[in-house]
Amino acid sequence: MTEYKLLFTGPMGAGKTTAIGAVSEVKPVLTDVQNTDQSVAKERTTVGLDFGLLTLENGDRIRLFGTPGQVRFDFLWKILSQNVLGIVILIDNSKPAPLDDLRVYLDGFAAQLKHVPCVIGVGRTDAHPAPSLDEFSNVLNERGLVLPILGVDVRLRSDVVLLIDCLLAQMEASLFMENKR
Ligand SMILES: Nc1nc2c(ncn2[C@@H]2O[C@H](COP(=O)(O)OP(=O)(O)O)[C@@H](O)[C@H]2O)c(=O)[nH]1
Ligand SMILES: [Mg+2]
Repeated sequence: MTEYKLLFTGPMGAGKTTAIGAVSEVKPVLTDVQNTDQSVAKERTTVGLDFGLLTLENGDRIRLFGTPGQVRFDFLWKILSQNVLGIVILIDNSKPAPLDDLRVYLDGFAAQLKHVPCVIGVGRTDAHPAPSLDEFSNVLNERGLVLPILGVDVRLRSDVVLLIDCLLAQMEASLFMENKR
């Protein structure tokens, strides 16, 4: 049995807590408190971290961690990134500047992205089709990154599983490349 540690990150309200809750087989450990940030219409917010657990069909276990969204907690991002095998960046397309939001997390996790698989999940694309996934792709190009970008609704378990599958596929591909060397 292998254990993987995956990290969900992204701005406040993007759906990290929802995503982990959608797939976790244990009641997610949440550290949400009353939100006092007036700029975001959200009753509760995560100050510490979310934690969930998921067992795959082959018995492998995935430990899921969610980072606090606010940039003022970015010291926690480094701590949570230790030994992480994959990163999901969630973006809310209904926010004023979703492309800049992506830039914040690509820069915040730049060191990890050099060697850790990553996937971008963009939420609320149905009601907010702009910016397009191509525009997100251009942001990756600016940084010389090639990563999967998916339109997702993290309230749906199947969409969250798809994000995780993308990471597992990248991990398997990089192991395959290492074995060939
Ligand atoms: N309408 C709609 N709501 C969504 C979608 N994705 C997430 N949400 C909602 O957005 C909120 C996200 O909150 P939360 O998971 O606490 O975000 P966090 O701050 O990243 O942990 C929840 O109320 C979700 O139900 C979506 O695609 N469409
Ligand atoms: Mg949260």
